[in-house]
Parts: sequence; structure tokens; C-alpha cells
Amino acid sequence: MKLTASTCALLVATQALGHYTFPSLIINGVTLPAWQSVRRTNNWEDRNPVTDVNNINLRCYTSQTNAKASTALVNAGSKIGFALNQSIYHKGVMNVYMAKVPQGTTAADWDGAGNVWFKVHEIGPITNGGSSISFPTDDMLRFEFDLPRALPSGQYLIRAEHIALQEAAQVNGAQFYLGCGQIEIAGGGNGNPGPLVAIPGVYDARDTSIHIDIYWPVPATYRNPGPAVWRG
Ligand SMILES: *[C@@H]1O[C@H](CO)[C@@H](O)[C@H](O)[C@H]1NC(C)=O
Ligand SMILES: [Cu+2]
Repeated sequence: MKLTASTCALLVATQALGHYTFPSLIINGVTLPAWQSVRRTNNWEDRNPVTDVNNINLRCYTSQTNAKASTALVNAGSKIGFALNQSIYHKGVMNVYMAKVPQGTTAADWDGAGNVWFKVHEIGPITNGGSSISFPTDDMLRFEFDLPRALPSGQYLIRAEHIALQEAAQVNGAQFYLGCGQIEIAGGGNGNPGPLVAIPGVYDARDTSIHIDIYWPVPATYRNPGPAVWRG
């Protein structure tokens, strides 16, 4: 069933119509202005995805903009989220990762290199043993979740990623839409976030959650790629 893939191909000339970015953080229900606390991504106008899981742009997608943002203050245990530029057009899954800024630098200056990223949130598909699959991120324009109370105080990068899977039956067919926000947690806890992974590095192009035919046979189960969510 290739209809969705061909719809995407038709859109190539006008891809900005179908695709999406993550320009705003949402903190305790307040949506910040676009690109204020999220680093402006290379694709802020054309909205094209990253498709190479080993490309440096998988991290924050800022190789051309070299963007810094202003760091937003957030109390531990707050609700946080992202607002998209336009609603999610492709069937896929959401992951949110964070990385703690090391001593001696700031969220604005840090590149997020190394085994530093842990997962704080994910939204997968709903499966039921192979009779159907549905994707709760369809048409999503914003999402929010609670930060773990045990998250230590300090500055962090927070990275949202939607992996569009409609063409993922081919290797490198999955499309990564992503962006990195900058936050400073106050009143945090004593948790020890992990497991820690590098981005890029965390994914393999042939990971069965990334290289997958979501149409046929209908997947009986699905597990978001990357480490388990750290819940504090
Ligand atoms: C989406 O981004 C474009 C720039 O590509 C901008 O012109 C437009 O105003 C943005 N729309 C929304 C709803 O933020
Ligand atoms: Cu598309």
C-alpha cells in the first residue's frame, strides 16, 4: 500500500506544505515565540527532514544556521512540550531526549557531543498483534509531558524528534524532523538520568524500528528506537 509514499513524492516540489518543524517550547502551558528558545534549524523554511542517521544534523539540525537560542527557565516537575510550525503530516513516532550541559559551558554554547543524551518521553503507535496499527502523533500540532521531579538542577538541551515511517520500508527511508531547545531547570532533584547515548550514534539505519514497513504485514508490536525512557 504505497499511497502515502506517493503522496509524499507528489509533495516534493512543495515539501514545505506537508512537513513540519518544532520552533517553540511550551512551558507550563505557555508557548514561547518561534525560535526563541529552540535553535533555528537548517530546515526552518523548507522543512526537509534528515534521513541519514549518522549525519551530525541528526543532533540539532543546525549545521548551516549555527543557531543559538535563549535559555528558558523551568521549575523541576513542570509541564514542558513543543509546538510545531504545522501539524504532523506523516505517520510516525515521537521521542524527546535531554542532555545536561557540562560544567564550564552554557546551554547556548554547548554542542551536545558525546554519550550525554537520555530519553524523557516517547509516543509510539498503537498496535494489537497485527490486525491494525495507528499513530497518535497524526495531525499533532503540539504535545506536552511532565519533566521528572528527580531531574537535577542545571542547564540542558531538550531535543524533540518525530520519525516519519511512511517510506521506512526502504533503508534510509525514515524521515527525522527535529529541533533542540535550551532550558535551565531550577529546584531539581537528585536523580541520575540514563541510559546515556550519543546523537548521532544512537540509531542504526537497519534498526527494525527505523527500517520497517508499517503497512504490510501490519506490525504486531513496535518499540520506539533508542534507549528506554528515564522516568526519574
Ligand atoms: C511556519 O514557518 C514559516 C517559515 O517557514 C512562517 O512563515 C510561518 O509563519 C510559520 N507558521 C506558523 C503557524 O508558525
Ligand atoms: Cu513527505
